[in-house]
Amino acid sequence: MPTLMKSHYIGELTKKEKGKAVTLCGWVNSRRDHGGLIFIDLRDSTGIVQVVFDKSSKLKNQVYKLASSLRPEWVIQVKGKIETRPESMVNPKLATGEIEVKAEKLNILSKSKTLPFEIDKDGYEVKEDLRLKYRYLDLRRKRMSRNIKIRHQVKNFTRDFLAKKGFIEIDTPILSKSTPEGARDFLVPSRHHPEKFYALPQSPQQYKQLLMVAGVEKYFQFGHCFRDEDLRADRVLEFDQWDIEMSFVEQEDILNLTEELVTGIVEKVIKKKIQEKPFPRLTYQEAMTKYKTDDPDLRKDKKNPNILAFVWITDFPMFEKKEDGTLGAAHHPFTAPYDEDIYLLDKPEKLLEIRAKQYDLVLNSHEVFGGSIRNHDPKILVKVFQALGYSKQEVRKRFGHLLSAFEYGVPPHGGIAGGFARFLMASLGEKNIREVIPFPTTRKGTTSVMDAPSKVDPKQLKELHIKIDRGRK
Ligand code: AMO
Repeated sequence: MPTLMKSHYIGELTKKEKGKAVTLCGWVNSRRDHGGLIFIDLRDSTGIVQVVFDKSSKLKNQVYKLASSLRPEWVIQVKGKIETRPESMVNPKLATGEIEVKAEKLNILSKSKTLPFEIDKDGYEVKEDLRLKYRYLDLRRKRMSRNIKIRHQVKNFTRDFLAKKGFIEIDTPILSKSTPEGARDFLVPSRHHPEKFYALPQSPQQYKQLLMVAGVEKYFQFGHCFRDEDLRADRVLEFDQWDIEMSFVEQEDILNLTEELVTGIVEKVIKKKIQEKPFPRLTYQEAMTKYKTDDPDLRKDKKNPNILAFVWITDFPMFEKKEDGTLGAAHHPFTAPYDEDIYLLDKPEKLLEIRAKQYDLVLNSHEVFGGSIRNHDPKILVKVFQALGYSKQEVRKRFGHLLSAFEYGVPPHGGIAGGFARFLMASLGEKNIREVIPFPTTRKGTTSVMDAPSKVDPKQLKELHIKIDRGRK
């Protein structure tokens, strides 16, 4: 679709436009001066095309002079005619390689300083901190702009797929109360309620369960999650999840739905092959015995980047020992224990033997999805919280809202969430999760481009009733 400044996007140009007058806008990707002939590779969000300024043609001298002043990354508007290139000059590497634009007019829209790094390579050779400081330039490189487009295509595919199956997309709040997913919370102080804090959601877990009580039955969203945890190559502080929840389901329903969605994304959008379909399954015990990990890498040939090996891991233990020796939920406390293991909740020494209706999807050694059938019985839920060391009062204070909701006709329900960026990283063969996030936090947890966290005005702190303790260690 044209705009008032451009008649075509470069990606729309083909031999069919031969002889047509076009107005294009974009960035100077490169300039070659052959004395009397200046070649500009013009780039926009859809592609690259060659533009020729020919001194010997009717081109005004002043336009030619302006063209010789052009430098990489300047933003220009060019008017000209589409011509087909002679056979010997066709560039098979370019989608528009059979044509070129014979320039007639040139308008410089803005100039550019020399970039802090080259953007015509894949970028792995540049220091990550520098790339993130100038992320808006880093995103101009082909690999990164492709990664961003694939994100969009995967989201579109998901929306279409789930909407056709009757799911509705619902946003849940970001200013919220702590939901235990095993990480530390990010807290937001309240100006209106001194000494009180919101927590940013570690996941939309409790809201999606409340939506089941609300009668939604099939929910999804791209949930925004915040977890203050130690960073790794496949972990960030802020990330998106495919978040799904359904009522009146059993484990098999969720696994089948997820498998169909993931297969569609891999085969239709990412265009790679899946090593084994249906996805193989292992119980947690089998995975630990055979591979000594619950994230096994089942690829037969680890060198082949176009084959993806998925595996479901099921039957996790309900509880696990944390580093400090206390008991934690292996997934989260809302997970249902196996019916035949529920009686063990009353036997403190047997808690680690309880199996949970929990499942993870692993891709080439990365846990990409995780979910469970939920415990919708308030009495058993309280027992789980107590096993985790919460007193009765704490349970009421922290989770009273959910327990109350479950007293008003709660359907049996279950769901799953997938790490959007982690999945893209693993399926595109990127080594670092930041390669598929437009503006990720850095390895040190600071934001790209805008230097956060940063100090704030003392006036803001006062409004929030906060005093900084400078005596900290
Ligand atoms: P879980 O905590 O397993 O489950 O998270 C689901 C998926 O999210 C991804 N993920 C992350 N990605 C990037 N950076 C992180 N720090 C990070 N942490 C997790 C992983 C993981 O598989 N509420 C439950 C889901 C449910 O039970 O429905 C949950 O959030 O790919």
